[in-house]
This record gives sequence, structure tokens and C-alpha cells, in this order.
Amino acid sequence: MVTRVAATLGLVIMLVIGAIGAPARTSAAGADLVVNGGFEQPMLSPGSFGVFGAIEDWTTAYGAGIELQNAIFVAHGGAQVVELDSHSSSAMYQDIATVPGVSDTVSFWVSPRPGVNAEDNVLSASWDGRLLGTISSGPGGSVTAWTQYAYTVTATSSLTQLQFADAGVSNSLGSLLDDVSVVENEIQYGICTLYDAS
Ligand SMILES: [Ca+2]
Ligand SMILES: [Ca+2]
Repeated sequence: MVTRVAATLGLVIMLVIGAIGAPARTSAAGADLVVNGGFEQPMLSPGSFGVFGAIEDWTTAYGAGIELQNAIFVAHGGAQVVELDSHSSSAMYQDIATVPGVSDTVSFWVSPRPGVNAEDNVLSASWDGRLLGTISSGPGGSVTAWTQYAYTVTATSSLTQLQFADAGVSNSLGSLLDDVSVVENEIQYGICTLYDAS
């Protein structure tokens, strides 16, 4: 009896230790999968800009590079934005860690560049090599005017490329991009019946 009690107690202790040692289950739903989606890295001096082959987690796909601006215009978030008509019409991408079959929402904010014509303020967004949309944000006013664009997508692999490209006239002036995010949508569970009524 003592042996059985001791054995049972040992099992309980093992189960408790196992439960404590087990990692907590976490869900990626709601977490932003984009790194540096607000383009705040690298931080430039206020009023300045730079053209880069790559910035944190974004890489030039083609063209002269990624133009980062700090407080030249009012950003949607933070101080910095990206303009993809840098020295010429350019494109950039980030490879996003995705879960195949899971639905995501791709979201970003676009403003026409103040003071430039509508034909300059055209930007395209692609997911997994497919065009999400071509955004013509119209003529630029005296200040930035930010609009959010959102698309529901489903990943087909564990790494999905999100790309943005200037799609206006190539002349170093183009629309502005800020606060890019990719968020997993909540999984909708169905209701199942667990009893047999027969
Ligand atoms: Ca920003
Ligand atoms: Ca342009």
C-alpha cells in the first residue's frame, strides 16, 4: 500500500513538473509579422533622407533603392516613411514568416507626396508574386493625407514575399508608404455535436 501511494504520489509530482515545464501555448493571431513595418530603422536625422539598397528586413527588388525620409513630410506613424521613386522607380520586398493555409490581413498606409501630380502618386503591392492592388492616391496637397489599404490573403508556404513598387512616372518623386503590417486572422472554429441522440 505504501509503495502504491508512493508510486502514485511520484506520478502526480512528475505530471505537475511536466505541466510546469511545458511551454505555454501561444497564438500568433493578432501579432504583426512584418519587421520594421513603420520604417523607423535606421533612424535618420530629422529633415533628411537616404537611399538604401536594404534597410532592416526590407530589400531592394529592382531600381535605385529604398528612399527613407525622416520628417520631410508628416508620417502616418513615427517620423519616417518610405518613398519608392527614390532616384528612379524602385521596388522593395520583405519575406514574411507565414503559416500555409492561414488567412492573413495585409495592411498599409499610403499618402500622395505633397506637391506632386497624380501620375507620380501610383504604388503597387504584391503578395506571393500576385498583385494585391495598384493604388493611385491622386495629386498631392500641401501636406500628407494618409489612407489605409487592407487585403485578406492566404499563405501557401512558410515564407511569403510582400513587395511594394513605385508604379508612377520614374522621376524621383512618388507616393509615400508607412505602417505596413501582416496580421494572422482569428481562426473561426465550428460547433460540433459530441453526443449520439439515437
Ligand atoms: Ca513610420
Ligand atoms: Ca514619379
